[in-house]
Amino acid sequence: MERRNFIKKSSIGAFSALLGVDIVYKELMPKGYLPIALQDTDPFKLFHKHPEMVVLNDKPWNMEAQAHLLNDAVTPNKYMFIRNNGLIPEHIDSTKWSLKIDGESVKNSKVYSLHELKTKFKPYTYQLTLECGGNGRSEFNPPAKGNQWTIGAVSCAKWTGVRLKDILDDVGITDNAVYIGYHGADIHLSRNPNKKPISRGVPIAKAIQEETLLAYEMNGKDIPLAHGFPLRLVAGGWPASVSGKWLTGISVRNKVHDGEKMGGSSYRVPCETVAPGEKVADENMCIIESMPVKSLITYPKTGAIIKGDSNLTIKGHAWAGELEVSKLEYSIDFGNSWKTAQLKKPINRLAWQHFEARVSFPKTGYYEVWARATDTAGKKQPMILPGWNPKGYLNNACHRIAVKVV
Ligand SMILES: Nc1nc2c(c(=O)[nH]1)N[C@H]1C(S)=C(S)[C@@H](COP(=O)(O)O)O[C@H]1N2
Ligand SMILES: [Mo]
Repeated sequence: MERRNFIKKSSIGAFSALLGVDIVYKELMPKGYLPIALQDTDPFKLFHKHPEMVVLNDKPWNMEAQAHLLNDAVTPNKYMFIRNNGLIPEHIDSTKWSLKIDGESVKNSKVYSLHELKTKFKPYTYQLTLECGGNGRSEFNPPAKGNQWTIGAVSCAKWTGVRLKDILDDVGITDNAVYIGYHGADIHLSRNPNKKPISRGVPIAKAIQEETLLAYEMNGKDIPLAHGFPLRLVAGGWPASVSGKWLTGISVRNKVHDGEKMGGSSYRVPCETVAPGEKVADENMCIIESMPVKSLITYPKTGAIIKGDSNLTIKGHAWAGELEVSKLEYSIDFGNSWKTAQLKKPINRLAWQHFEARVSFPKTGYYEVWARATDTAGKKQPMILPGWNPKGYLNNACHRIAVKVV
């Protein structure tokens, strides 16, 4: 009952936005009336909008893709995972939206309207890989609390906007700037206006990279509400938690940003490896920066049955945080031997890379196809779960699919 009341008061706007439709006569709904769709815990399933997406939590909304849904070179909106720490902001008026740049390390704080950002600065478009730091968390043991992401909390959409560096140049930052922190318009789960769901950031060096954008378009259109409409920070290759949605402000800091979810075990891992389950003191935890090398087989879907022909073309993507992927190998004999797949260059820095390979199976039977990427620094994906950490971040173990040749 408590939950229903909560839904009733809070999320009609957010709900219709997620659903992609307006509740037409919402103003005429009797006071306290609970629409049927809001009684359903999974409106995506109710209307079969994206029945293939997997909802991990509806308060806040968190949903992930499955590997085979991510086969497109550019991730379409409908297959993009959603990770919210709080509630989606309501009543957004993009014509009144503004962005404030402030902090200890700006000479004078400055406010830009969205219109100014769109018209006064040169736009840039990049395809950028965004992977949640907790992607793969479901495999950790002892288990880590939080959304039990499997492999689908990664996307590579096309983002358009202004470069953060151009805005920081325009504002003027001082020599003591070390970090930027973002502020978003989303609402804390408690609805306490003094609490923020999340406010993270990146060091200045990352903030002023060519590809770090204040984006107002995703895949050529306004950013969907769930992904940060009308303005979002996008810093590809780092845990997607640094890419602040519903962006209202950037603070240029003279120290490491100390916003919500910058400390403790949030988006931090033990600086040195620890035994599974070990307690780690705060001062021995380090902020996650570039994401590790990883890959995903997106074709075929695991469980494929191959008839007659014993050849199969596998497809997928590989990415490596700030680095490029230099090699993609696959194995059909449980990692005993590896063959090299064809791997494309990224369309731009920080975009994932496509791979393809023609696989031949020697005879009928059950097989697993494993994929393993290597980055330009020579680091390979581990075949099994890498270092345990309290929150279950950075699982870049090899992706595997099951195939039956009949
Ligand atoms: N304002 C705001 N920005 C946010 C979040 C959030 O809850 N609020 N979640 C972060 C996290 S943890 C991730 S993984 C990405 C998810 O982006 P997406 O939902 O567009 O896929 O957004 C990041 N930016
Ligand atoms: Mo995340």
